Amino acid sequence: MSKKDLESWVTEVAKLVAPEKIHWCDGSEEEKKVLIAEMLKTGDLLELNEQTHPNCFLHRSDPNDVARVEQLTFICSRLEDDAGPNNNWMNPAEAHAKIDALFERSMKGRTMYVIPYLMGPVGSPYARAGVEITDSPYVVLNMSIMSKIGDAAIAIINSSSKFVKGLHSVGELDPARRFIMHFPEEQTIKSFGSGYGGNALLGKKCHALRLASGTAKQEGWLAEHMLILGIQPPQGETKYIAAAFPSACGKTNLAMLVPPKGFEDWKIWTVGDDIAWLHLDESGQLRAINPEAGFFGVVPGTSSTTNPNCMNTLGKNTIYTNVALTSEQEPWWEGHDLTRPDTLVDWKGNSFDPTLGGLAAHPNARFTVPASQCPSFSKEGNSPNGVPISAIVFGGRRSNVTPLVFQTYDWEHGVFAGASMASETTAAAAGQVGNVRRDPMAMKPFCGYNFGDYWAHWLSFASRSDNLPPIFHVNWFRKGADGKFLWPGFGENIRVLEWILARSDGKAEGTESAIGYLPKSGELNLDGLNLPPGATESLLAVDKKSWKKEIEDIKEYFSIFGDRLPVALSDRAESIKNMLGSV
Ligand code: GTP
Ligand code: SPV
Ligand code: MN
Repeated sequence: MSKKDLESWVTEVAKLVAPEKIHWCDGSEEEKKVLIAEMLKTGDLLELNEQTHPNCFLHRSDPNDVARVEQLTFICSRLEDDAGPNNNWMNPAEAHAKIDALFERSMKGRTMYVIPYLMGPVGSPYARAGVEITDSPYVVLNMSIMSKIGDAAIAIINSSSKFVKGLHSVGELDPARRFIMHFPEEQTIKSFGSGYGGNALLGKKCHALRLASGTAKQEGWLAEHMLILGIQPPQGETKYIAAAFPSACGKTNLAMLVPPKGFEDWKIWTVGDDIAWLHLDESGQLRAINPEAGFFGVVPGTSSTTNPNCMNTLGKNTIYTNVALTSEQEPWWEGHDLTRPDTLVDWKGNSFDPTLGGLAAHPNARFTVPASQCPSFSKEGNSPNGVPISAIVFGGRRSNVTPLVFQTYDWEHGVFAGASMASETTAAAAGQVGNVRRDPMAMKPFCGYNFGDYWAHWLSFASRSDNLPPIFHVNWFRKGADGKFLWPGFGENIRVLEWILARSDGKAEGTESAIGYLPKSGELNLDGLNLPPGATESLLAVDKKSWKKEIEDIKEYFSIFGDRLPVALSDRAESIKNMLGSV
């Protein structure tokens, strides 16, 4: 693949979609200005209060198009087994025919934008290029924040002879004519009928996770749904942690954590909030880069109390999608610092009537903002070789069963803990919210190949390095009998990170349980938290009866992967079951 192949692909696509004109994006400020001016004219963007929110805009999605659509997302590998039971599969020829029929003349009267983009730090051996063709100026604007558009990408395309091809059209935004299709063997993505983030910004979940996960397996690395943060104790060295939580389960918040009272001398450095590409270096050290240049984060619940670093990141050069609007032309959402103003326009553009019981902002309203604006953005954030990872953390949203934190006994057990993770569904994907489902490694919607093979790939790292980071599991979302969260979460999560670091450094003993090491009594620093009596015990409880049921569920889930399931994982389920004993 070269620039010439790129040009002939663009010509071929133009023939199919018949645009009025073609624009090659260079990512310049001038280009952005022109796009914004056009979008203000068409109503695609609304300008926010220039005094309080300079260069900020509101975009309102079609109400049918506000989240990822997992049931319309397909992996179109040649063999169905390669996609696995974790994915929807379609035969590649059938998929091309189906989606090309939708693309036919779909850009009539529209501009076709060609976006060469780079995922990863400029100059990094791990950075990868892609080209997204789209008819959505909103997508161009978002991609210009989330990736590096223009020369940096073209240079890689010319020199590396590789790039991912992504074709996108908003079509008519008709859910009945919507597909997000991935062709791993052709390194191609075709997405039709949605303008929403994960469905339309093809560099993000489609390229950097679904296609990259498969490439990573072939090449011996990992593409994961993980935040990356640096944690620096007083007078100490910064250590880096990579953590995988499912969509809308706290990655952005943890990545931007502000140390609370009692931890003033600690520092948290943000490297990434959603995706990590992890490689083993020559010494066997796992290192991570963040392939993204911006944050596409959940707005509701973000405030100066929950996430002050995020509030300080927003407010300039930000695109807000599906938030409410005040009469001062300022964005507002549920959980905002300011109590709800009397007059509001809701995310659909209607005057908001609170007596009807609805929400003013969509629960999956998002912000798009450059990572460099984050006050805690790490100076290693653009380091070409990435940062060394000292601990891997998996986590889910579970109101019961899973304790606040535990450490797995070894790499294989860690892979088991990741593979058997479960979490309550959230508004990040269309469908019911609050259902517990298995979301292995937080990759259920994003692993582009058979989970059985993916777990085998994870396991294979044990034979490639004797220096792998320890693996932990956390749950910020356990609830008490009153239905309230037992753990204060947000900034206070640093207390759990402190124990994780202490364990990684061999400075905390922990106590053994059937599911892993738990903090020994007194090891978790809870000074000044004033948790109600019994809360700590409830947070750390491993209820044998619930866990035996959990292991049965896990075994049943694993069984759908048949002989692709690594034996080590079924064996581990059995040995934990035995350790739980008879209840
Ligand atoms: P994606 O961008 O969808 O991948 O999500 P994410 O994992 O980055 O989730 P994010 O940090 O945006 O958090 C999602 C929601 O969970 C927000 O409404 C947060 O306010 C809430 N949340 C985050 N951390 C915590 C926590 O420690 N405790 C509680 N109770 N809620 C949290
Ligand atoms: C997620 O759903 O995990 C997100 C948002 O981070 S999206 O880009 O839509 O995937
Ligand atoms: Mn995500």
